[in-house]
Amino acid sequence: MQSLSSDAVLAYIGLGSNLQNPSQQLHSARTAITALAYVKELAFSCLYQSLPMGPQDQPDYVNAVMAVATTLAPLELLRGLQGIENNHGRIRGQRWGARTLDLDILLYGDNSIALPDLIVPHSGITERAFVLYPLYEIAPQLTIPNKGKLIDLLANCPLAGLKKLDA
Ligand code: ROI
Repeated sequence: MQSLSSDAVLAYIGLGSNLQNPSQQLHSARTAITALAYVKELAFSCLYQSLPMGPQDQPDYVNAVMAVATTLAPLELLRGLQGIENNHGRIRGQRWGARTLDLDILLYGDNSIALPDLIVPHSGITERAFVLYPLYEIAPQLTIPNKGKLIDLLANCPLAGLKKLDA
């Protein structure tokens, strides 16, 4: 991984989609995230197919995790990601319903953030194989603030049908 500039933070972003060619949505989101000012891509996991968590009457998801170096503040990064979701036709409907694109700030350095719009580390992170496995692929040594070592979290998180897709 490249070194960070001195004031940049290493952040991890979770990407998910289960509508309108999910793999393509993730590729396009990656390009858009990389094009954000003050955001530099450091790593991008493989794509993973996963069964829906939550309501089962929706298509399977494609998920991935991206590491970025950023000098944006957490809420600035969040607004940038929400703009990209909106540009990908994200409609905020049913909670835990199908979506064209979901971008979550999983980690922002080793900060714990609890704001009305943003909880970091992401609240569901420890139960979500579709987050933990791609994260492990790009950051096997990671410790998640207040939750422990990623490798220990993985050991307690069943695969739940997660499959790595061919590149
Ligand atoms: N399920 C999977 N497998 N992947 C997701 O990205 C995802 N995102 C969600 C909910 C609806 C909780 N289920 C998911 O927001």
